[in-house]
Amino acid sequence: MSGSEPVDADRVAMRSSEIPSEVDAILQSTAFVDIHTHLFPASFGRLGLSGIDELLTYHYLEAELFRVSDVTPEQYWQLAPAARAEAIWQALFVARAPISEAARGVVASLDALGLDASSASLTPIREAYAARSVEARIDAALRLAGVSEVVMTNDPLDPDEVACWDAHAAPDRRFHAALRIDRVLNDWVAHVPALSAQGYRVDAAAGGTSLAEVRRFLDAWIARMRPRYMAVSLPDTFTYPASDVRTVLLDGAILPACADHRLPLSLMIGVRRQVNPALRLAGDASGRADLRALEALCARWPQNRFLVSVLSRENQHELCVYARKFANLLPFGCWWFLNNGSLVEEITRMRLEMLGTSFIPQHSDARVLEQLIYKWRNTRRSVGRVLADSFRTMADDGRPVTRADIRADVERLFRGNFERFAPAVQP
Ligand code: FIX
Ligand code: ZN
Repeated sequence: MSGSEPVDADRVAMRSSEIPSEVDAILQSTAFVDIHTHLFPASFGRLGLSGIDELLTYHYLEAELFRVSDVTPEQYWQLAPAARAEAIWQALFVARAPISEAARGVVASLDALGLDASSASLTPIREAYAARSVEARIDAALRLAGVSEVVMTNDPLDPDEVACWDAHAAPDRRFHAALRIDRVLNDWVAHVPALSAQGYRVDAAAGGTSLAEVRRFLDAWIARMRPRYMAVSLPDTFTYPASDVRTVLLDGAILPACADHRLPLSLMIGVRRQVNPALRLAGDASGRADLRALEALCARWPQNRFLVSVLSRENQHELCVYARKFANLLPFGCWWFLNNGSLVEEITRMRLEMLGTSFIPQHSDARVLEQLIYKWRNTRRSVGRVLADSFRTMADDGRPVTRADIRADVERLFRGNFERFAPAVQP
């Protein structure tokens, strides 16, 4: 090189001491895709949750309330939503420091929105929220979270959701669909009437025309929703193949439909549903699953793609091992009870060591719009530490790190891997 060409700063080897701040800067300046949420655009009306009362009555915080308050679940459910929020605010934010992950998250979101998280009263916070339109809240939350697009959870057997699709709710290009099939796969018999009511000739044994009709049901909703993937949450007891209707439906309808439509199937495995029903949505727990089911699926359906998150900490290492065996398996997220800084760092480090950047580090699972802000602030903090340390170790071992390296890996982890594995279906 004659020395006259300009030096590309992005491709200059960095000093080890520069790496952490550069990783943070690139994480902050890169817009992420949030591949699993329970959020909705403004056109879906009351399905979209937002505001301080919804933030406080999040099932994560309800579980924490019952540990420190004399209020029993039975008494709590009798309260009006605003009173429930007040009880949680007083117990977890006023009477004690909001130090847990979920409580601190509310503080972080309020702080980012310029609201006083130290207020003893919820009134000023409620008034500030009331002044903002849903559209303005969505714009602010996505901007402050550094997220450009989210994937929803769309249940074609939820009457409220079906009503939005029937009303041709205006699409928002920032909100992608995911076709959620839990009711079909996990509670078939109970949902035969709902499928029949939509005009599908199915029966409790999934015999006769049932598989063809489930396929017609899937095709119809894929055409309507244009989902990025199909998804199901599965119990820790999930086995495959098994002599059960779930295997019949997977083999006879779900997996062929995913293959034909080139849609990944997202499997979220390890939920122990309703171990304490009195807590309602907060009553679920986690359990270690037998991931040989995943091994069988990836091996039997090599043309299908599986987007997988497992709920048990004890399943994380074997998920990485299976991902090394099957290129059609893409691990994602530190789901639910794993979405805590200590575990996000542990799991992300494990994945970087075993998979390089061929995984998706996180999703928010946000149910309330403003949760995006704290969940992604926490992810950037945790993943930033691990990513910087991994790059420094690589540099110490002899491979210099450039800004271009960091930028390419962050983009791959938080956008590119998903966009290649689950490309948007063109209309
Ligand atoms: O199945 C799911 O999508 C889970 O994420 C939810 O059921 C769960 O309640 C949740 O929101 C966890 O973060
Ligand atoms: Zn979820």
